[in-house]
Amino acid sequence: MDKSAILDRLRDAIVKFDIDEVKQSCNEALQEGIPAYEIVMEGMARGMEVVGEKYECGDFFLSELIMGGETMKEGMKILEPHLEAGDRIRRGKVVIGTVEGDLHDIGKNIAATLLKASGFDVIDLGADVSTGKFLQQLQNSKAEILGMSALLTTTMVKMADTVDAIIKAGIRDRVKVIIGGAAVNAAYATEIGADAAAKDAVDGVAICKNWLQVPQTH
Ligand code: B1M
Repeated sequence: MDKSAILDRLRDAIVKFDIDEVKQSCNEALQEGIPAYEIVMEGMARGMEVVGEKYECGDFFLSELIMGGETMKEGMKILEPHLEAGDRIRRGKVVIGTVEGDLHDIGKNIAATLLKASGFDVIDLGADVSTGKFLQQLQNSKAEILGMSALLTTTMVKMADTVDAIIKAGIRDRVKVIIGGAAVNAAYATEIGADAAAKDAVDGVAICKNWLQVPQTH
């Protein structure tokens, strides 16, 4: 079976909440040599997009959103070890979390996994993280990067609160801020004074790598 057919099958399996099919397609895609991050982005994440669209137009309800999330998590269990087998250069520390009031953690988890795989020390605070908790971790850990995720238009404003808090705490000049999640974009990053918005997890890792470049060793 060719690459796009496997990834399409995986997308459809997410939309059908067919966990067995998701596991089988993930394993098959790995056997075919498709990189794990591509299986996530081009297979499962596309399935979640369809689930979201169906919810929006009333074909799916909250229970289906939950089932979509759970189905994707089963696939991630298979793919995560392959995502984590990245390079071993130590690049720096990232504090990451989903903002207060927001429970969506699938995309944030993918970003955290890819960052780890790229050599970052990742302090993952989970979901529903308050501004105070972000600030405390940044102060304690001396992390160079803060990554915040928001999927809801009602919670993205918390990102602005957190940027303001790190300015007030006097640590803004040593912390780069990157935001991600379906609710945000580059214009919003500019508006709230963040340094960048990631289009997806791969883009996010590229931006962070660019900020904390390490000399190449041969
Ligand atoms: Co919710 N939900 N949800 N949901 N949900 C959305 C976001 C929604 C767009 C669906 C829709 O209406 N079409 C909509 C938001 C509308 C809006 O605000 N404009 C919505 C809603 C309304 C809600 C509830 C309010 C529903 C309700 O209760 N009535 C509720 C809110 C709960 C809460 O958070 N307080 C709710 C609940 C849920 C579930 C719990 C059922 C479940 C989440 C399960 C979980 O995460 N553990 C869920 C799901 C699954 C979705 C959809 C279907 C899928 C989200 C997802 O996982 N996508 C979503 C529709 C959609 O987005 N298409 C939807 C896949 C994931 C890989 O993508 O998260 O964008 P994403 O992450 C990407 C990038 O954005 C980026 O990298 C990732 C990988 O490429 N990225 C980063 C993300 N964070 C980053 C951080 C970085 C870097 C990159 O830092 C370095």
